Amino acid sequence: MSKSIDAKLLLVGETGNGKSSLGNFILNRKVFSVSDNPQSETKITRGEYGIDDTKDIFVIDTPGLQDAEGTDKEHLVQMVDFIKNNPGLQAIFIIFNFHQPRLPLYIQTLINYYVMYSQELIFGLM
Ligand SMILES: Nc1nc2c(ncn2[C@@H]2O[C@H](COP(=O)(O)OP(=O)(O)OP(=O)(O)O)[C@@H](O)[C@H]2O)c(=O)[nH]1
Ligand SMILES: [Mg+2]
Repeated sequence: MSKSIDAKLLLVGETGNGKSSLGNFILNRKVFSVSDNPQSETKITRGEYGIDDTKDIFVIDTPGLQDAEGTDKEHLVQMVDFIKNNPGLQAIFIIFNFHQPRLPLYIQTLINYYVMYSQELIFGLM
């Protein structure tokens, strides 16, 4: 029998802004690797459930979309594939650096895409 999920959440944002930390906080367990290394710590998109009170929450952690290693395209393809295979998102968290006052252009583009494809993200990509 498939596992029932109350909340399926997607975390996106720039490298080092705290996506994995927030994922661990939401799930109340340390499942995603956290680092203050300037290079991208999270390499692939993957999802984890919590346990006990958070067992019905599925958090999808993603790599930073703008890292120094130039492998964004590969990360992006794997991220899109993962999301395609996990329809039914309840929320998308875009994690910002509080000290960075400007909204980066790629984040604006990302938001536009999410709005454009919101039906598919919620009900499944066609
Ligand atoms: N001050 C402060 N530091 C934070 C916060 N959230 C995360 N950090 C720190 O920021 C650093 C990066 O956190 P991560 O959770 O690994 O960031 P990430 O967005 O997953 O990074 P990548 O996986 O590399 O894309 C770590 O040293 C965290 O301890 C926060 O809310 N406040
Ligand atoms: Mg991370």
